[in-house]
Amino acid sequence: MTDDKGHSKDDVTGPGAEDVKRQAVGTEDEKWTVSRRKFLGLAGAAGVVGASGGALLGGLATPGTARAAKMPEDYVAPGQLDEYYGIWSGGHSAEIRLFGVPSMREFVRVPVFQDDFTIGWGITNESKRVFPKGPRPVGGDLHHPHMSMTNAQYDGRYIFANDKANTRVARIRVDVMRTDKIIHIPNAQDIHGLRVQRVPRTGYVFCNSECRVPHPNDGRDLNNPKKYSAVFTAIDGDTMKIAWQVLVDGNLDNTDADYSGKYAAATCYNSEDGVNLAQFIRNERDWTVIFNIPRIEKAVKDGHYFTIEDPNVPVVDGRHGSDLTMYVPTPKNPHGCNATPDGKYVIAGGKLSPTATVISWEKVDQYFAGKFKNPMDAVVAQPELGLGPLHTAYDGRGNAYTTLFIDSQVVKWNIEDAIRHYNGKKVDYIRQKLDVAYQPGHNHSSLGETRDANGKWLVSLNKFSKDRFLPVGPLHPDNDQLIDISGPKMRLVADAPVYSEPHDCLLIPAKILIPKIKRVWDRNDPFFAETVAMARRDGVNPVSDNKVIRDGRKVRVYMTAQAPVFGLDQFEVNKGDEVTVVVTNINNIQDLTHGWCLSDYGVNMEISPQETASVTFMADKAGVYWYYCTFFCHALHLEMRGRMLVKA
Ligand code: RUQ
Ligand code: CUA
Ligand code: CA
Repeated sequence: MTDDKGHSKDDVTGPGAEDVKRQAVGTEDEKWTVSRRKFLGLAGAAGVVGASGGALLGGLATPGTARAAKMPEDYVAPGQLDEYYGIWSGGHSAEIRLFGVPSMREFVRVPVFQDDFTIGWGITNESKRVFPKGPRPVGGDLHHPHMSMTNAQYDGRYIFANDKANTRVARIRVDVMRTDKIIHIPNAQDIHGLRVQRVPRTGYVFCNSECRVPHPNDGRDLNNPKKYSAVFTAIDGDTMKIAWQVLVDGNLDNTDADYSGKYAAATCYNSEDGVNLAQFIRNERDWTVIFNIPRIEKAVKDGHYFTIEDPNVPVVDGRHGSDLTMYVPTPKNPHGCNATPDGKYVIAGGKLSPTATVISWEKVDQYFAGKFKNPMDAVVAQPELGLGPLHTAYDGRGNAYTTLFIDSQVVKWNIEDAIRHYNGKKVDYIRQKLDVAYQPGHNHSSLGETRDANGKWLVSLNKFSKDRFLPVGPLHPDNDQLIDISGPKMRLVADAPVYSEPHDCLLIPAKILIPKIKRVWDRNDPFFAETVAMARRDGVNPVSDNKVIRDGRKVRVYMTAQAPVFGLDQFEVNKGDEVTVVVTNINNIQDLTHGWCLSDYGVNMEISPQETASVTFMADKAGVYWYYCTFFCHALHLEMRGRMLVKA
């Protein structure tokens, strides 16, 4: 029997224990090699057939035949693993999704801002503790998931994401793929752009408020847009506390950090300080704001700040005239904001202008050092790309890939050639335009936002799919297209329908994340530590005891779950009691998840191996209520149930 204190992988016992030990500590994983699973190209396909037996391919393909050579590049044979993880945004489903790339198969969804009945997100006490205190909105609008970095490389600790709908930012633990902290951002409305500090590490999580509001937004200034403003926020990614905010002119759309740790940038489409469409598009140029991080930190340290809604959140003034910021004129209603992996530039997509604006960090340095006065001089290129340039991805070989929303294309262009052209040289910087289907928003390349950008895959996240799939009713799926960018020409490889509306994704080599991801919970995991501490106060060992503790009108019910039985097959409470049910899955074989669903009480929760989960509800209906297991765990899974008896 394991105990809830010192459980480690080494004392895992019981059926499948050897498997758990091996998988959980990841020793096998280190031996896992991508090369073994090479399925791309002739040699790769032959390797798969050789390793898994020709029967897999129905005898049609034999090593070295032409048919094997024609295997689609997104094909990952049954039992084989993808070479990349895709971390997808779920948009208004408010979750993140894990994909495999190149297969574009969806593996799991990780609830973030929304309630989710599968795992009991928003239902269990453990998940409720993740949210800010107070009333909880039903869902959210998650646009931008980004992984923590160390020295501009993914470090596999956390994924951070914004909620545009409810002005929140979440942190997701990568090891268990579970959201562990959600905060609300004060002095802001509609957190949109979100990126992480790359160097030296994350560090800060930067996020933008898109919609300008009065400060304070308490009803005293409703229809006086002169009094509205937006803030740029830096969150400490380790503590999820807000480090500081910068008040800006205009609004803020997307953001990115540089590769030195000194600057962050954000696009603004509302330099007009407008409140309606006609006003938003009046100016030919808006701007990209550059934030000088060391200067902002110093201003905060020196006490040159004020506070608005939250007395613990320092706000510095970064409006025009401040030496903390720089406003680089950028045509027109710019949107995407993407730093190049060579650390030299940040590129803003022009959206209503056919151009992208290339800003040099070196010039930004010179501006802040007082070497020139006109922020426009930090622009080193403004290539004409096509209609509706939004976001830009990189291949690490000097090329940029910008989505053209209106043209429904991805344009590949060379950054240094665009700079030469800007300097008057007659060079063509456009390398290729590839049609995509249709209306792309973001795109993302493999490792493209890190210093290891490897120019292998590009995903174009297209908002429209029109005729690409079977009709499914008026709401069409998005179409996320996989493009091979490894050669001189981009090649479309696959269409992937996705439920509305992913905004962005990350492509991360599997070998980076596999060693970080647990297969079984650790009994000491902080996610349910508070619940375990409550059990201890009740004198209960949750991995072995099945007990009902009555504490006035509060009842705490502790039970184990081990296929195919719950430790209690019945418990009794009185109508009007507040009941807390704590279930601990004492199975320790990976994949052996149980669920605990209470009929007619709106309760379900997932309890994965070695996890403790709990739920609290009012027993407000007298009678017999069955609880049952909701994950098919055993041949007798249906029989894994019991009764709550509620006395009138
Ligand atoms: S934004 S389609 Cu919400 Cu990332 Cu550009
Ligand atoms: Cu336990 Cu199904
Ligand atoms: Ca504008």
